Amino acid sequence: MDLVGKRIYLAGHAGMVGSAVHRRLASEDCEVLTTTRGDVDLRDQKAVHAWMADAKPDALIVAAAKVGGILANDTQPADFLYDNLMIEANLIHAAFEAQVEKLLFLGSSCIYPKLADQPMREDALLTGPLEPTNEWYAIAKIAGIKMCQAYRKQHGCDFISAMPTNMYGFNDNFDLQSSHVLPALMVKVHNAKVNGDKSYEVWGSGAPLREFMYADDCADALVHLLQHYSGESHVNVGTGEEVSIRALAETMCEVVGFDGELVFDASKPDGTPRKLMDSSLLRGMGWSPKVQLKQGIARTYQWYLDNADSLRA
Ligand code: GFB
Repeated sequence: MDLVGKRIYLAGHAGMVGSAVHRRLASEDCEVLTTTRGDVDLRDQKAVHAWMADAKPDALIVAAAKVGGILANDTQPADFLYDNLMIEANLIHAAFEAQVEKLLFLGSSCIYPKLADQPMREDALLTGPLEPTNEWYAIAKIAGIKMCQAYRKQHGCDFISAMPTNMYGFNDNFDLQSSHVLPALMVKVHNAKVNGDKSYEVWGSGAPLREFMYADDCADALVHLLQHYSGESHVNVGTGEEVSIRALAETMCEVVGFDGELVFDASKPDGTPRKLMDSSLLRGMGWSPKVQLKQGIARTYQWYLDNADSLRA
């Protein structure tokens, strides 16, 4: 899709990935449309359909979702399932009715089976049981992929989906109960340093392996897909590099400048043992990530320091 002169509705522009896509689209000659939760509750079918029929965007990026870390997923299954099903069903169907030319739906690497072969290719979808801590969110995201495929098959819509790996960056959630591991460790190490503590707590065993991508790299990949991809299959968006939670915790200490001990809390879940995606489909389209993990963590920590006061308010 040529984005020049296009009106693109970016649903979820205030979130971490949405705000990164917003920054990325600023360098394209297009108009970005946004709504706040106050304007349009994306779980409200009538409100979404009315807005879409009126705005008639050329393209839609579905970056809006209820997201959270392992504990939030595990303890709020109804919210993760209901909110995400409603948001995607409303947006995708309304986009079809408003004849939106192209739609990009965002999922997550947790759509794959808990014990999928590594690295996980796109065709590993629905080949085995899901990781129980996030199966509710995963089921909703799988439904979103299937909606894009169904509207393509039945109505010829150019609706595509991308599955990013675990992401981090500006505008992330830094709340210790509901966040993902990377921002949580950043806050914990920072607080330990400021308080002069001798140690800080890491959930689980530290053994799980995760793949992390800087949100601005992900945004660049998403715009690349919008411009160059029109296939039925969802597309993995990853770096191809994995790190243990223990190694991530150690890197965080280096970036923040703290040399205390790590204390592992075995009462917290580990989740999926390993979650590395095969992103060769995306690489074959001529895209690759630019930001190394330590570099991305350093940039995010600087953003956190600059915004810590407003985050706590
Ligand atoms: O990032 P995270 O919450 O989610 O946790 P998932 C990743 C790993 O880090 C788990 C460990 O093994 C956690 O036990 N961990 C260590 C911590 N310390 C902490 C901490 O202080 N906070 C958190 N949150 N984790 C999520 C899914 O899975 O990943 C979502 O639940 C989504 O559905 C998302 O797919 C990308 O990587 O396990």
